Amino acid sequence: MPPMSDEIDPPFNHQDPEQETGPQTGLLLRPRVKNKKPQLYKVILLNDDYTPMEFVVHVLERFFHKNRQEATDIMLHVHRRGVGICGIFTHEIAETKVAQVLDFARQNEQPLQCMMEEE
Ligand code: TYC
Repeated sequence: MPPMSDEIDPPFNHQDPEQETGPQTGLLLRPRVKNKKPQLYKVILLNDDYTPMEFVVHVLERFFHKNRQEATDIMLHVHRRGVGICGIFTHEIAETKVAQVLDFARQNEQPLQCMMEEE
């Protein structure tokens, strides 16, 4: 038996009429199932000397759904160490989060920087 791999089709299930025919079109086509793991991206906040701590905590609550304690811990980590991870997402979601943070920072005239990085 070859080891299970993302590249190999899952076992064909003859008992599942959806798998036998796909949507009920009458065509006997074996479906090609998409099962590759997506590349993930860390969304990272960068420290600066000007953005208020409370603003960073608010960003983490608003865009990364952190509670007050989690948001405070991440903010303090970034403040002390220079960078910190807000979350890990697929490419499209990470891109959206970065854009949301940068837009919100600009709208509020804060220099807060945010970027994404391959996991
Ligand atoms: N260093 C900032 C201050 O002392 C706080 C801060 C934390 C700024 C995290 C940005 O990503 C950041 N007000």
